[in-house]
Amino acid sequence: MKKNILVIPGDGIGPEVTTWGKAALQQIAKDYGHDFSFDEALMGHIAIEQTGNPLPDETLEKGRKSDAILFGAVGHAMYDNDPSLKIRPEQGLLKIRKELGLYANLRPILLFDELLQASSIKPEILRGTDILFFRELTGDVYFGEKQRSDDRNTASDLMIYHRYEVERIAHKAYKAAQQRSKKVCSVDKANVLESSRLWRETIQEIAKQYPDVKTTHMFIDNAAMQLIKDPKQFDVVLTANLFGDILTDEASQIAGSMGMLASASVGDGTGFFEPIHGSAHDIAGKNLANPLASVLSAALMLEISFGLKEEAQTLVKAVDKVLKEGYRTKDIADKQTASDKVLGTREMGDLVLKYLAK
Ligand code: GGG
Repeated sequence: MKKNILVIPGDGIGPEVTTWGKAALQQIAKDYGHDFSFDEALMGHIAIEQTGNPLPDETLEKGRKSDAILFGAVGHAMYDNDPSLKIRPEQGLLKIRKELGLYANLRPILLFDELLQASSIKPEILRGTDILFFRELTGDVYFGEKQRSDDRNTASDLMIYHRYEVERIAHKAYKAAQQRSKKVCSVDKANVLESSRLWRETIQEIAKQYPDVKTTHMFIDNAAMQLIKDPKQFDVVLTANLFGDILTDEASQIAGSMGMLASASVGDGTGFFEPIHGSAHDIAGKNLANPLASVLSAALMLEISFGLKEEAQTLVKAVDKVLKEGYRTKDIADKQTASDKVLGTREMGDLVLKYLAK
């Protein structure tokens, strides 16, 4: 199979981790006889530094022409420390999602048995958890109108949803649920928010088209609590942009670390694959980042964009094998387990490739 893949490493630990997502794809191409070619483009703080624009036109053009995009992360401490800065790295990420019509962000909470002990949640609560989050990605407060009063003392972000935006992601979530355990839990705040009432109303309508799927509705505050108390109750979770962002960071603690969760953003065109973690500038360049979420993002690309299920599984199995043998990056090391072999980013990436090579 011949595919053009655009790599957007971004900022902070982005370049370190995407190196290994890309290397995994190269190894798969070699082992299975595929022809994957790679191009690279700028986004985020690095793009602002070099071009003044967090999403240069060239990146967008390359993105549109590619068959899939492997992305790292965007962000930089200087913007967090100075909220008045007008041009920000995250604008690049939001714009590419909008421009490429990437409205559905799939975030599987893939649990590797070996990491159960490392979690701060009891293993018996976690064991058997398998959740697929659908986070809406191109609406909500992220894209609603933003305002600041002249005296700078009042600010607002409009939380806005259109029915079609809820419908299109709902169809994706229900179709996925039909292939899984036929359950969708829609998460909103319909007791308070009008946009959530539209959300719930729309889901109730769409649900009628999928009578084989059981639909439940949960308020976001309750969902946040239930996720830790009894994560096994969930299968497909469907929610809005902001709620999904927060809930999946919480869910990363079920999987052991933010460094373990991959995501796929899909919609109208080119698929976009990235770890859910951000740029983590505090550990950037220190060989401390966990490359496994990027490797697992590459696996999602193989399966979702290219339909290469066997190749995707080969990647997941290589990650599983590395973990089974006790290798860990710092974020997933169990402080109580002396047998953990703690590795840096490069060593972990190398090991995955070694276990991958036929
Ligand atoms: N790889 C994910 C990433 O870079 N996240 C940084 C970020 O600012 N994301 C905005 C969002 O998805 O809510």
